[in-house]
Amino acid sequence: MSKTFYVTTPIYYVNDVPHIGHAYTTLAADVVARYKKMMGYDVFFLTGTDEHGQKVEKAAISAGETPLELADRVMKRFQALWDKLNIDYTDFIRTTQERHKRGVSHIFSKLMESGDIYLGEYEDWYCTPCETFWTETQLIDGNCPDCNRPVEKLKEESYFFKMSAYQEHLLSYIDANPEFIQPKSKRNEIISFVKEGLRDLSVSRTTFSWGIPVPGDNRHVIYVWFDALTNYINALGYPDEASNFGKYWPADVHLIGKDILRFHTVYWPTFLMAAGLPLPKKVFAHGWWTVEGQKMSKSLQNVVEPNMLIDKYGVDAVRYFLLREVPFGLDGDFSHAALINRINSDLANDLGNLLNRTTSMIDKYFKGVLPAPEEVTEIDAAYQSKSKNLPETVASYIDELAFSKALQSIWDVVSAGNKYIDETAPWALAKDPVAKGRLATVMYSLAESQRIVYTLLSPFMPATSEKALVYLGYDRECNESSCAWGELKAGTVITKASALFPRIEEEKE
Ligand code: ME8
Repeated sequence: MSKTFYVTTPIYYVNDVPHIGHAYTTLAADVVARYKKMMGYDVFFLTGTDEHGQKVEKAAISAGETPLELADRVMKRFQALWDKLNIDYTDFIRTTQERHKRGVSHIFSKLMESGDIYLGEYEDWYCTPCETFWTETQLIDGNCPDCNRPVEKLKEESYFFKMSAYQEHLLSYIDANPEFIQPKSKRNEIISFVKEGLRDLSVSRTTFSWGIPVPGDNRHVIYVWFDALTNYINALGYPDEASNFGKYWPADVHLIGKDILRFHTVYWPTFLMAAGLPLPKKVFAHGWWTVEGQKMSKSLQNVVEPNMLIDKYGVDAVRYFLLREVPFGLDGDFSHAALINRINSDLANDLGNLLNRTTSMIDKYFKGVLPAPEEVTEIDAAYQSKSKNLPETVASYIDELAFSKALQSIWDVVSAGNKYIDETAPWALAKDPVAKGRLATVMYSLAESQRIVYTLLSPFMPATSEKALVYLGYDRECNESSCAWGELKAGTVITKASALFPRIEEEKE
């Protein structure tokens, strides 16, 4: 049986249009999915849209549409952006699809039958934008502690999930699985939260109707987070064990933003425990993007639109920047200056230049045919061994979801390549007939090192890597064996590369 890997993104609300924050999570998932695929895993990569709830209903009313019309329109914008960002997802789930509704109803009924969901009455403060109830003491100056907006007092009959019953079980699971909640600082935050005590959770609403009805009680719709979280199993075919659900669940990693960590590490695991289902292996919460130092918001009109960035700078430059600029897990700030700086220095100067220098020298000195390496001196051996070690380094960083470190380690080898050219001075070797063997070794080492570099870069920058690998005469799909030194054979035709990333003139921007 092949090894499987299941990675998910949050399903995004359709009351907002996609921005770089959404693109960030989806891109991270795409890189992991592509990398694991390359390494021979049978990968399932899920994304989608969250289409129920009061927030979506309200947005639809103010747009003069039905909620489904709104969802149809906005989900297409998400899909179009994912195409443009070169996101290779396996499946896209919409919570209005039958397969999802069927799964939600099934698990809800199951928990009603086991007594984990019961009918009660609720009176508390509700924040509509966050779709969350708060107790009096949790409010800050009478407002929502998360978003600071006004809350309203709601009293309603409600179904409750016995979350309190799972407090100890959850704590011992977190304790026994140090990898479950990442990064570590977030893990500690959740442990303290759970230790303060879990209350039963209201999992139905009667004040609006845009949602999935509670089985056997049409007056209630199921709470949007109960509905949304189960997308991760419904997309696989839950409750049918013979479907992808049996094959891919539990998820290897749920990638999310830090804003929704509690839902994924307290609510979701306790729902699963009650249903007797295995828990996801890892939930990783990344940080928050601000823009030029400010919170991104519609009212500040500073929302960074990924379509515009891609049109202006190219898809791979944007992909590279988002994952290189900020360590995954920390907050980051987006600025055009930082993006242009990365393009000019990392992509045009370091990466692109090295390929241009190498391919034009092979063109000039060996008529575009890759020579076999000959004598290997200390300097060649050092550069080669750096390149040979790279696949393992990248593998361990990607396993930690340390994307910026993975890219940094790739750039260490790129910089070593540029330095290697400066130190071996091929133009001088070319003038000396007895140095032909040395020159062959230098050219071979440069080409082969970059072939490994672009193989490892292909999950991050698929289009650029494909182009570069064609210049290097490696026109095939990469797999695990592509990472081995010596794959590129002498006699391969190498093509002089044109600039992969033209420099951007900052003044004009
Ligand atoms: O919360 N920086 O959907 P959502 C980084 N439907 N990431 C950001 C970001 C920013 N400024 N803004 C948004 C929901 N994100 C629920 C999820 S899952 C079962 C249900 C990303 O549309 C980040 O991944 O509000 C965050 O978690 C997600 O968008 C929230 O998307």
